[in-house]
Amino acid sequence: MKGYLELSPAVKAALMSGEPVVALESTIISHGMPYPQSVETALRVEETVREAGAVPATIAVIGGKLKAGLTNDEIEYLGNKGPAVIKASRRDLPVLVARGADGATTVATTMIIAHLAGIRVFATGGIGGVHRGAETTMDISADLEELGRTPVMVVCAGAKAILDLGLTLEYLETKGVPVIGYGTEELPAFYTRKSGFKVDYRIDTPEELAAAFRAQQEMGLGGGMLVTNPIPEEYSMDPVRINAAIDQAIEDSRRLGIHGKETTPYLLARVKELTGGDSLASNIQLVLNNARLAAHTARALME
Ligand code: PSU
Ligand code: MN
Repeated sequence: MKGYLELSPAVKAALMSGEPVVALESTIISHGMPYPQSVETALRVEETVREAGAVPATIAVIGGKLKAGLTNDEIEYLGNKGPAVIKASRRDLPVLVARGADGATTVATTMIIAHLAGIRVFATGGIGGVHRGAETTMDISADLEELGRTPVMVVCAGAKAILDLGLTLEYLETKGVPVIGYGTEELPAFYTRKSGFKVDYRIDTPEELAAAFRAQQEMGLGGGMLVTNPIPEEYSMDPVRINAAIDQAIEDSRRLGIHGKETTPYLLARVKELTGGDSLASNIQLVLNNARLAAHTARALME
């Protein structure tokens, strides 16, 4: 891997000395949030990981290098360029690397690079999944395949109802991915704490999350684990309002013929437009909340 992977000095030192490290993705910076809140949030998330006693490793492809640990300037660069940066999933890595290009990493690609670097815990906002209407479009995020094969724990706030949550859970079951609810029996739906769907298991402590992940890997089962952490009550949104915005966004995307890798970024941006700044404020808070839980779990994994 030498020559492809590049660790920042802080991440390298932490991994060498057995300190806990938490991976963070970069598509959320370029495509998931508007600039400059995207960059402010990315830096706050890193700070939150540090305050919780772990080392943050924000991941991206820069100049064809798979980077774990970015400088503040690199984070600013990705946020400022925004959607002009290539959104890089698994299929994008070969050409981007060969060309020495840049790419913002999705959940799938962040898992790949985290694993190459030796990082086991990753915090984000929401994952990709099975899109509504996937029975005809076949639009299923590569994030789900990656969870099925790459041994990284992903801490998220569930998945947005822009997806078909029931089919997303079916797909994860098929791939053998444990879906854990942190302190809840119910799958959270990103902006809201409830979705009407059950998770596989409820776990209440970082220690038990660490024990389950350790068992999964020591038994040689491989693959990832999905930890869904509900948004704190005080930041959660009114389900009627958010679901109306989501339905409208999906209708607009169909009318405009949005498809492929543009679908998720379009829906995220449109929901944000339709709900004013409220959904962005919730989005920021749930990412911070996930960063904290991921840091505590990364620490528990070291014990
Ligand atoms: N969902 C969100 N915010 C995001 C994403 C998804 O609520 O920023 C991003 C993540 O990077 C995720 C990607 O991995 O979108 C999934 O894109 P797709 O559905 O095209 O696989
Ligand atoms: Mn897709």
